[in-house]
Parts: sequence; C-alpha cells; structure tokens
Amino acid sequence: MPDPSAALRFDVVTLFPELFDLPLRVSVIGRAIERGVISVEAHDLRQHGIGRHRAVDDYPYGGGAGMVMRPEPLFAAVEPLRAAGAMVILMDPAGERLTDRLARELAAAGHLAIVCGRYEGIDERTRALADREVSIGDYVLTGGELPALVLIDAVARLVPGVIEPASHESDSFADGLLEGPQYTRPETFREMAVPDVLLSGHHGEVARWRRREALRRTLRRRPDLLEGAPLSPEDRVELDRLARTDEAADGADER
Ligand code: 4F9
Repeated sequence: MPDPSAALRFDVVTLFPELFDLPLRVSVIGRAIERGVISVEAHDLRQHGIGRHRAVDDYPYGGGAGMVMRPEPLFAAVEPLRAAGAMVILMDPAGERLTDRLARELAAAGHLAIVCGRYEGIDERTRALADREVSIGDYVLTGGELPALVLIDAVARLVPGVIEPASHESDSFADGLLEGPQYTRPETFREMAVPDVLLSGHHGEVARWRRREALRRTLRRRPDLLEGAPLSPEDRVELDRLARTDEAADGADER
C-alpha cells in the first residue's frame, strides 16, 4: 500500500511484482517498511498490456533477435506516478552508474518511480519518461528487477530512521575510502589474533589505526578512489609511507 507518511516512497513498475515480495519483507528494509519509514509498491505492468493477450512486447522494427517492450504500457503505468510527483528512474545498463553519491541524492527525492525493463530492451521512445537512467554495473541481466532491488536497498538505508545514524558515517565510500578491517570475538581464532590496539581501550589510537587501515586498504585495492577522497595532510603522509613500504605485505590487501 502506498504510504504518504513515509519519508521515502518507491513505486516499481515491473512484469514480475512477485520478485519484490520476500527481499523487502526481511531484515533492515523489511522492518523499515513495517514501521512506515519507507514504502515500496510494485505495480504489475501486465495490467497495462495491450489487447486480449495483454501484450507488453513485440518484434523489433528492422529485424533482429528477441523482443522489445512497447512504449504504451510503460507510459500508462508511469505517467500517473510522475503526475504524483515521483522522480522516474529507468534501470538500464546504459545509465549512469549507481554510486554512494547518487544513492544519497536519490534518498532526498521523497518519491521514486523505478521502471524495470525485460526482454532485449525497451522502445527508445520510452526513455522520454525517465528523469534518470541508472546502471548498477557493467553486466547485462535478464531484467531491471534485481538492479531495482539493489537501488532500493542502497537508497533506503540512507533514509533517516532506517538504520542507526552512526552506521552510514563509517560506511565504505561515505568518506571516499574503503572501510578497514573489523573484528569481533574470539580474541584469537585459528592462531589469528585481533590487533592489540583494538583491545587497548585507547579511543584515539583506535581511531588513528582505523583511518590508517582504511587508507591502506584503499591504496592496495582501489587506488582510483583516492583521487576523489577528502584527505588530510596526515593522511597524505601516511599514504606516502604506505606506498613506500611493504609493511604487512602478508595481509589480505596484498593478495
Ligand atoms: C540494469 C543491468 C541496470 C545493470 C536491465 C537488463 C541492467 C539491466 N544495471 N540488464 N535489463
């Protein structure tokens, strides 16, 4: 059910609304929906299908393999959502890449209508419906439903009240770096010990260690991220040092 009191509302247009049942009923997102912080409604595109067979696709003009989604059902399903104020997002491999930054932007939108394609693609004229086209990565899937669920998950957890506020501050990417290692009990597992500093109770030292490990991991695994990350002069000194040493060259980040 649409919930106008939700801080963020998602409407999804899809041929397979049942794909949105279970993933949205469990865990953090399931609880947020139950509490009414966000709302998600899946709309069956078939209801706008054409003719006795409720057709939503047809052969491509000019020939070629596979089927193409017709524009009329998509327009019929999406126009009322756009009229209700939704920002319309088309999940498409040719779209802009979903990043932490884009997720934060979308979380502020209030109302998102997400369009999921199937088959070989959508009629080009359907793109006129979309405010944005979003890709979750460079691979083709059988449809936009799993990308839509990824987008909903990434965006919903940024909505105030969905998770503990402190949680996203330390997210990988929130500060432009990967998150460093984390540990829980036991103190020693198969002869692998938790770093002493984490057991020391020195909050300042723990914070410095975490920053250093985040820098190390980012340098080793995703050096491209360092270009866009806000770095202090101390960070830069540390990065220079890390780049010059093979300290901890036996760690998981050096494999
Ligand atoms: C959409 C793939 C967004 C990646 C939609 C087939 C898609 C996709 N990101 N693939 N339909």
